[in-house]
Amino acid sequence: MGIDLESRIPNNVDLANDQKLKRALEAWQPKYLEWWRDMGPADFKEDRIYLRTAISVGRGGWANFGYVKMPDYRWGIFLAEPEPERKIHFGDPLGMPAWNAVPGELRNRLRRLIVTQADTEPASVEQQRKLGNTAPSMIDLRNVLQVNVEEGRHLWAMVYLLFKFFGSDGRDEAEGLLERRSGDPDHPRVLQAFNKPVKDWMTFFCYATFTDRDGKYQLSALAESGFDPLARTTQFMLTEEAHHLSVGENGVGRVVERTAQILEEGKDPRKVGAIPLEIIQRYVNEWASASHDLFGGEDSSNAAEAFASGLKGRYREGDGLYKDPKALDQVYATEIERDGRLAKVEIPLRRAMNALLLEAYHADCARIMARWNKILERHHVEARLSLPSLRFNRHIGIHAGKHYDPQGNPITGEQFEAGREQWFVNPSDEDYINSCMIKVHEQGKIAAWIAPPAQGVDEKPWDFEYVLFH
Ligand code: BYC
Repeated sequence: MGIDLESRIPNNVDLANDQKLKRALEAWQPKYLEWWRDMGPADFKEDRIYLRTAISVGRGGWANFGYVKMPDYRWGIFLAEPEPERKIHFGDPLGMPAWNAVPGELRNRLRRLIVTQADTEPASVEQQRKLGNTAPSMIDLRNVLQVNVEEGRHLWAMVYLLFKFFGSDGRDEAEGLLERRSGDPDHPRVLQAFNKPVKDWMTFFCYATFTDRDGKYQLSALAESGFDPLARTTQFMLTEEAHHLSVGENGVGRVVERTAQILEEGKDPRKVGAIPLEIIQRYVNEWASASHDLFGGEDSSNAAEAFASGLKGRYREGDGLYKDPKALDQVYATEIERDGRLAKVEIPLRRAMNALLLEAYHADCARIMARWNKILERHHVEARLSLPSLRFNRHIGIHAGKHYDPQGNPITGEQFEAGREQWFVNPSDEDYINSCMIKVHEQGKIAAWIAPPAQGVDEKPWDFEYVLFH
């Protein structure tokens, strides 16, 4: 079905023929807009931004670029096209027709998954709301605002599911999504990384690399779901998510590029306002490890149930990557600190679904790290960046409460405390980074701490006029 662009809420879910749902969503819309006004990007409301908006869900045809004032952005509900006669392809209901209604016994678990996913979307907008004011260039300003409007749309994607399939509980949850606030001690966002401040662009680029990438993996696992509306909505979200990830990876890459150029010239990055590699490494350590926690415990009965019941699959489950679509009678082997050494542990495979997803994610992050290190190599810089071990600095899961160095070797609590200053962003790093965060909004100009992007957006050059200021 095509997208109904004339509707107050653009959609391809035939809202026009579901008056009850349409009314419910139209009643939520002003509350969403109020939230966006209060908690969305802190400025730029009157400026026209070169944004892409979805106008069709077909391959290649969904991204339409043009100047839009953010409050006029058309947040809508778009599901990927249905696959005829789709069958559930993992877990206990293997081979059954995919569900188009929520099986009663799975209702609470499914709602919780949807609410957890949904909660991260407005949280990220709240975290990033002030970044525009210190954007290092016009294209970066445009990119963060693009990410923000699309995270807003991802909230719509989840809220649609809540209203359509969860009756009054769904309505209450949808209200709650606009009431919690990132970092609020009394009404925090659900997952911890979404309560951490994202105040500067080094943080933002690491966040978009590591935390948004958790989004990619979680959405991919939900895109396998036996609950077809969830699978279809997350499939479409993934098309938008790819841009967010590239903003992160290219952003850090451009910081590395600039620093590498300076080092190649034999200069001290600090002397010219670039970012020393050891500071970049500390931001990586901080955001990679915080994002590892987002996968939940490695040994999890929740994850086992979500898999067993056909709600949440493994990464690319549908591509036939796994021998046994039921994941029975197998174990996941890993290592954990015991008495100061690493000891082997085995977790029944179904209970290790979070660990499997985290491993797939980690391999992806390792590929990105290799690309950043290639930049250093190209500039004849010997130092390398590294990805912290999955055991390092964990607060959730089997390694929580234990101590490891960034390479994952067991250490004592005292050694961990002694390493803190070297491994984590410290107050003097923050002061230095803040001193670099000076807004550069003029067309064709860029801050000293970052190289320009190799490419612009929509085949435009990087120094195109992406923002028409009011
Ligand atoms: N922080 O069985 P466990 C994105 C809780 S990001 C706080 O080990 P489970 C995006 C857990 O709730 C993707 N609490 O883990 C990125 C449970 O509580 P109860 C978001 C946590 O449940 C950037 C207990 O600990 N999507 O899209 O299997 C920008 C034991 O949990 C945390 C999803 O997460 C934590 N980190 O897995 C914008 C997908 N971790 O039951 C967007 C949906 C666990 O004891 N969510 N807990 O009260 C899920 O699939 C699962 O909820 C999780 C957790 C993977 C998050």
